[in-house]
Amino acid sequence: MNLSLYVSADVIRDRFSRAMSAMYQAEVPQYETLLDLVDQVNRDTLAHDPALAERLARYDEFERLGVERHGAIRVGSAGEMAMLRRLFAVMGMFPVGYYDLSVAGVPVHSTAFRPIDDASLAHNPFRLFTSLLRLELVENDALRERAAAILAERDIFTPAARELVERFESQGGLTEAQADRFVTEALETFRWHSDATVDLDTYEALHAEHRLIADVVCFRGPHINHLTPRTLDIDDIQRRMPEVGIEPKAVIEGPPRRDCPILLRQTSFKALTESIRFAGRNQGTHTARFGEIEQRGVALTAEGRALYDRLLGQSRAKTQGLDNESHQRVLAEIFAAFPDDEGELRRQGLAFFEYRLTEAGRAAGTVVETDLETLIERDLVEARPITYEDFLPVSAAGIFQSNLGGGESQAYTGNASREALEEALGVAIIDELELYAEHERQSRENVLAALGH
Ligand code: OOG
Ligand code: NI
Repeated sequence: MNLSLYVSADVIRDRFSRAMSAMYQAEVPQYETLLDLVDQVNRDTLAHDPALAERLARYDEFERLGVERHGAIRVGSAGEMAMLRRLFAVMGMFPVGYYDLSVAGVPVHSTAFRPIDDASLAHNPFRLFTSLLRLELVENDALRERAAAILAERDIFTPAARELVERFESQGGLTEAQADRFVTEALETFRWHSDATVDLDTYEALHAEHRLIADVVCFRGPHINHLTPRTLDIDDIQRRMPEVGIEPKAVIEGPPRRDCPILLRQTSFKALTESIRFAGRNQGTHTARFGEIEQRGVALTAEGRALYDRLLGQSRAKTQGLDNESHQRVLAEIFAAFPDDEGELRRQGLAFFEYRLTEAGRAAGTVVETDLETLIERDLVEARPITYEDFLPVSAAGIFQSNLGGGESQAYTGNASREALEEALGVAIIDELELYAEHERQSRENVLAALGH
């Protein structure tokens, strides 16, 4: 088999993510404004912090910064989820992580389709947070059955997209022409439709049960509901959004600002209210699409994550109702208990690191010492924080809520079912902690092997 006949999954994902961004910029002009702001803030940050610029370049993160984004969609049935899984596989994106949003009163559970190996992440880390509606959590029988019947009628994929996925699976790749066609056809699934498939009464009945149910059920497809560029200074973005006419959500989600950023910080702007034509020619509106910004830090181990969750839990009662400035101040006080030094994070086993030989290490040949901390002290080995590539359920809940309106509802809580989502996908969900741990372990082995062990 001549592999070079086929376009690599990384290249297809890169083309797709650019096409998606272009489509969303055309559909939602505020997103374009946001991208300009992020670009400006990233350039200002790098200009003021040459050490950060140098570090990004050294860590191969420079290239990906400009193309980096995630998006989100919500689908209605197991069949749609299974087909999406196959479609994303063409682009080297696999389901990683299980997120139960029922705890936030949203009747969905989710995974993120994303690249998993280092080279692919460095090429373009595009990820899609994908939620599956859980109609089984809706208690009203008539409404649940109505929604299921409507969903059963639609096909969110074009015939050509289906055919190209099958072609990919049978021949093991796509040729240049097929890959181009694939990007165009796959994009159709994520397009906005200003006409609903149902009448206004049906929309309102579903909306009254939960806004998200109406969003998933009433349209021809799972329109992309936001795209999220990566910034190097989210506090600056939050401050500057009003200057470009964008109103940010009240507070930045996630951990506070730190010297060693951890996990993920996110903020967004409110969803737009858009005009919709319903079946029977009634006019109405629907609110779904928004913009979001994220700043990423180091991935935490299970211990680090437990500490994060505990501190976040402690902060909850104390930050309730605060504006962003006070919220961040209180968070920072509480997170003083979370070591903010790379060496400490490593020695206490709170975060994941990738080990590499330094120049001195490469020149050293065989070295007797096997203790990594000693090797780091002797400047033979360096440890780089591994970037967190995933999502945070509490933050996601905050993003959902700020865009769905209304506060928390307990109606659907306590219903995590990873098995049900895996069954819908038709494959096991990859455990994100295992990916980071494996990455760290592999780098440790490589370093020790290079030093003669
Ligand atoms: C997804 C919200 C979650 C994030 O970045 O945490 C999310 C949605 O609203 O569909 O995108
Ligand atoms: Ni998001």
